[in-house]
Amino acid sequence: MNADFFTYNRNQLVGLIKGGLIVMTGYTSMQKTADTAMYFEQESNFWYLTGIEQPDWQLIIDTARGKSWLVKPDVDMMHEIFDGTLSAAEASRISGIKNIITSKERDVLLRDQARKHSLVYTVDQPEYIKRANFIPNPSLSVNKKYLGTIFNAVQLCNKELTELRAIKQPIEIRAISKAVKLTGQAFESVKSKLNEYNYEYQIEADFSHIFRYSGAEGHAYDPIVASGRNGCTLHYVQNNSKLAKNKFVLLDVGAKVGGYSADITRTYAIGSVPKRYLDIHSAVEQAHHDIINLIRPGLLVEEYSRMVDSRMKHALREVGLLADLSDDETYRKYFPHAISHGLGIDVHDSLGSPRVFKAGMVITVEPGIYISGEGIGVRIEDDILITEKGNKNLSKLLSTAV
Ligand SMILES: [Mn+2]
Repeated sequence: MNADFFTYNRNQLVGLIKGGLIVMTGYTSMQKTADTAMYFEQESNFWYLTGIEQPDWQLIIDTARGKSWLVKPDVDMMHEIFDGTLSAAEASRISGIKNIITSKERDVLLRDQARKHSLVYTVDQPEYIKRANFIPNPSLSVNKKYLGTIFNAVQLCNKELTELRAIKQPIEIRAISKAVKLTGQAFESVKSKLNEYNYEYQIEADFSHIFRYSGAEGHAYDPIVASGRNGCTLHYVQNNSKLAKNKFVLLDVGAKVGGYSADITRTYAIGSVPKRYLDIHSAVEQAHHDIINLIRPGLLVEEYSRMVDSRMKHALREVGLLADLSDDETYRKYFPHAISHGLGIDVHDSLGSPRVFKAGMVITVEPGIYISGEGIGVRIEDDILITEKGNKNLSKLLSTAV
């Protein structure tokens, strides 16, 4: 991604917000343990508008004048020696923003702007993140509070950013396709030597090696390598168990390339598995195929969900797990997660609860059947671009076979 891309994105946002000032911040660095920091990942909206990958930078856009500033964080000499620093020239080159100012200059600029604009736009954590059971990066709310001390009103532009990010530009589709291609190659490599592995972590290590050796940023999310019953734990990431013979291993892995994520799942057999296993796998595989065929622009999301429920209930009935198609409780027990989510900078990229599918959206399709009592967990997941005519399965080249 280059400065033209980030500049284009800022202009698009300015086009959606009619007048006023936008002030956004990157994430701040978080503690891992003692005096070491977590591996830093930038706030996705901030990255989308600037390309800056260092903590504590800020962005100011005067939408009326079409002028932007980047605020360089105050870094003391010790931090500069230990962590390095991003120079103003480099930040300009990455973002396409010429004006780089200090935080002191920012305070003066914003007080001056507050005389012209009573309203300022920023972003905050979306509501569903606030409800989740973890502590979000504090920088967005700190910034929002700070803006509240200067401006009469602080308004959010999360919705506008989500709307922009939901429709992928050709350059973004190329980045996602690269991530998908590399992930597919890694799956093929792992599958070709499946019988040589003894532990889940050995498979994880091969994925990590292939991603980093190829120059990818790494994993887009913590990889899931789940043998046997572990496949029924949806977010199993320990990857420490011995690989059980004559059972399934479920692999949910995606590379991050050029800032964009892949998200692919396959379920493979280690040794030879009983017919029951193959029947479950085949039920998921056929549902997966049929559900992808539903996806086209203009399809109501509500209609999609209704058709998915019906298709998945029939899959469960085929393998004797659901006698009554109206029994939602049993249905949800064996298929407890969503069928699709957006994919992009974030592995769960927000689509902003759209009413209909639109060309340019990239979503996953990931049906699964999880039978804890039998130690069988099967999921198959592909990455689908919605096109003008229908859809394109970006991960189609990777076989879904066991
Ligand atoms: Mn997924």
